[in-house]
Amino acid sequence: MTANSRYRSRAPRSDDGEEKDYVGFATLPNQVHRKSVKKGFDFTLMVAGESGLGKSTLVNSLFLTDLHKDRKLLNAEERISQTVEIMKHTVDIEEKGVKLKLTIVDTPGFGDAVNNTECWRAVTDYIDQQFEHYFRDESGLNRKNIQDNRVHCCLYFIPPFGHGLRPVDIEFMKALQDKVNVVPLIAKADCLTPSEIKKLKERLREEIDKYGIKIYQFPDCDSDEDEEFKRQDKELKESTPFAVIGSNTVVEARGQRVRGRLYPWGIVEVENPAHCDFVKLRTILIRTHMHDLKDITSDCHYENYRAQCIQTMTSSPDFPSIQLANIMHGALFKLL
Ligand SMILES: Nc1nc2c(ncn2[C@@H]2O[C@H](COP(=O)(O)OP(=O)(O)OP(=O)(O)O)[C@@H](O)[C@H]2O)c(=O)[nH]1
Ligand SMILES: [Mg+2]
Repeated sequence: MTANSRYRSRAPRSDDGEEKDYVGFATLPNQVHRKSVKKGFDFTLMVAGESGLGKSTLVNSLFLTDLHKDRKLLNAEERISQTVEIMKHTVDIEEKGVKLKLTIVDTPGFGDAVNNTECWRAVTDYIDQQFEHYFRDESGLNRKNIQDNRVHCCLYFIPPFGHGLRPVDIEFMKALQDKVNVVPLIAKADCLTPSEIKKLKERLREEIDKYGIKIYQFPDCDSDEDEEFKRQDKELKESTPFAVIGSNTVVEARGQRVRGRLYPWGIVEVENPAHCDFVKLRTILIRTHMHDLKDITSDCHYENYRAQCIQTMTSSPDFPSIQLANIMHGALFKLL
């Protein structure tokens, strides 16, 4: 039996029993799919920005879980507690057999201190620490079960009250831009009318351009995608920076129980696209761009960190050659 006939004999047969001229590599995507589903996915999302803009509330609303539920909550005041240190919460979500380990990194907002100079330091240090852990694990002996805690996306909250970016917003986003995918958001969008939101979005887009802030860029849509997909993609891009509303309470609207905010004059629904861009944000984070956010983290932000580390280490005169060997081995492993 020739090698060719051996492979063909394993190929599926058509209904009439006739063997097809078929090698079988068309099943590769299915194999990758099965392996990925078995392994599960992980994603780390961080929130940052001024204190009181609704960061903790929004991440709670995003994943329909009360991330603080394990804490003993006594009264309403305590429920809306301020974040005072970087807090990491991990939730395992399963949907149709696909497992997602979601990590939320909630950071304390700036603004309370008299001096907000370098208020981003704790956040950038945290991101670097995760890169450092990954780098160490990757250069170590047990590379098979590396836990990836690198931050894949940072939602940066911009206040709705001002006329655009404040110097602190510019500096904060610039401090983050080479370490993580920054997605700017207009916080508490229920404070603004639709035309105010439109104006603020235009202004923010202009300023982001003007100050050279590198925010997460949605990849271009392939030309062979269908028209509906292209339309949705265009709409998504034109809606940035997303204007969001968060709420931890469920209210009754149009006979249904929905996440929303109840005001004396009406109800603001978090998941109503006419009220805010919450659903759009959730769509890009989970349905459409999670993989791209992870790829950029790994191929761009982490690679920059890694290159810098290796350069610093190798330029030191007493750098032991065994460590270099480890790093080279790590590089080879990455290529494979
Ligand atoms: N109007 C309005 N209020 C909101 C919104 N989201 C949250 N809030 C309220 O704003 C207050 C602060 O919310 P938090 O989620 O604790 O804000 P934070 O950004 O996490 O604040 P720090 O932990 O101090 O950084 C709470 O009273 C929330 O109920 C929103 O979208 N609109
Ligand atoms: Mg908070």
